[in-house]
Amino acid sequence: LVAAVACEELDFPPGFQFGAASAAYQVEGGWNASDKAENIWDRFVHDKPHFVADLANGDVACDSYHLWRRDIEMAAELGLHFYRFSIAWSRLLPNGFADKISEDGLNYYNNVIDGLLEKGIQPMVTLYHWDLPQSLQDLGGWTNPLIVDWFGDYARVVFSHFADRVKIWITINEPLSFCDGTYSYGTNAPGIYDPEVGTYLCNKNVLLAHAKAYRIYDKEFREMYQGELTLANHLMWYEPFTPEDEELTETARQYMVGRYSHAVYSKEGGWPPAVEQVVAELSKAKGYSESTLPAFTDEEIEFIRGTFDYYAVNHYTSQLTRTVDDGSPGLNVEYEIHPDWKPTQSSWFYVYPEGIRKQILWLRERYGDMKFIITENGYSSSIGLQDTERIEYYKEYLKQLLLGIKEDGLNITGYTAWTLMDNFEWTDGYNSRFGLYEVDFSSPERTRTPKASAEFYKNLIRHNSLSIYDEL
Ligand code: PNW
Repeated sequence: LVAAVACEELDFPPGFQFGAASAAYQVEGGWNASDKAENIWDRFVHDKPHFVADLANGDVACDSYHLWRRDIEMAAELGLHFYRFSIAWSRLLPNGFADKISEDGLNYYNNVIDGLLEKGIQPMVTLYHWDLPQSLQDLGGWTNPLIVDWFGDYARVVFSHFADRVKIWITINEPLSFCDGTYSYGTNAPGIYDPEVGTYLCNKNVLLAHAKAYRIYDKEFREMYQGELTLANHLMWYEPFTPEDEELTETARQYMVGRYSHAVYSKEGGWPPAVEQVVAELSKAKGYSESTLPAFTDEEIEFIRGTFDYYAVNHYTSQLTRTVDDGSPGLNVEYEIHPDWKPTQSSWFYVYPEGIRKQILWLRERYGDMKFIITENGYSSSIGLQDTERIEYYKEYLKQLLLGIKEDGLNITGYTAWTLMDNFEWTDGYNSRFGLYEVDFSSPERTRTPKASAEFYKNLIRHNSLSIYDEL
């Protein structure tokens, strides 16, 4: 009896959905196939190859542009309930604008969607996973407020062609990664370093563009198709180094998470007050005439507020936050790693399973009870099929989610493993591998082979439970 109770505790709720994810530039290849136009990652890896480990690029990547049948077969082998992938804007709309729709682009995504559905796998589609058409970048990209309309037009094309079969959507993936990555650090395509102004222009336009797509869906498609939309945030959990660091840790959370959540999910909308204050202080100290965080009008606040049907959680890791009280303006914190947290193959990534549960509890406390879907979580290793550390990672993080569901009553309805197969890990090239399947990047066939973690994930899904692993 004791064993039976223990088992049940490790069961996921009935109907819990398991999936795996990928993103267009990381897997598709076919960078100039047919009429596909250049995007900012194509341009970045070709013009600034030294930004990427081993001068690698995604020209071919996993060649999913040609090997999509095999991808679907793998999704079916795992027994996935859904597969998350993204649409390459420049493959569908070669001009970036809606004036010309690529036939081959349409065919490609129709094939993937129909192929998945034939196997009973739901497509979950991301509209934007960092691969802006270069033509739009040339016009200022995410810093040009007109992108709100360009993105809206693109979204409408996507919805009109695919929303009859796709019911779950992510508008934009991880603004933190690409706005801050591009403008605050200069390491993400297109690599424009402009931390004081560029980052915040990108932030504001991303939030408005997301809302635009959501409003278009609401007005023109929702009644017919009944889908669900939101944006996906990258959520690094911040834990105070000592209790005295709690106050600034909360400001750090607002800066890293609230900056992309408050406008959409909070009751008041707009920027988090703590972020407004930090950026205003900094701007003043630097001699700007006003805050470089562009203000929202009341209309804009209303336009963005509430544009979600669930919260999409991309979570991998955590950091400790320590106050550096040097009296300078801005957010005076240092980020550190707890000595007990194990490193991974990615420099930014240490293992702290409790972080995922704490992060979601924080979100519920700030923004209210809502449905959460884990849209990315996974482990970074080097090459190898016996990936026991990845299995360990999945077990530990999934156990924390179960605790969140059972003890805290969190409404978590789905989980997405990042990633289906090893792929182009942005500036880490092919060195950091997150896949359930290994990909042989030296063979023209890009042969895919299941790792031990694929077997683990398959059994987990089949039993809807972690109880099959007695060592837990
Ligand atoms: C996410 N960090 O990126 C992306 O959505 C994926 O495309 C990517 O492959 C995956 O996670 C693994 O990296 C991240 O520095 C990029 O904390 C950077 C960070 C986290 C996630």
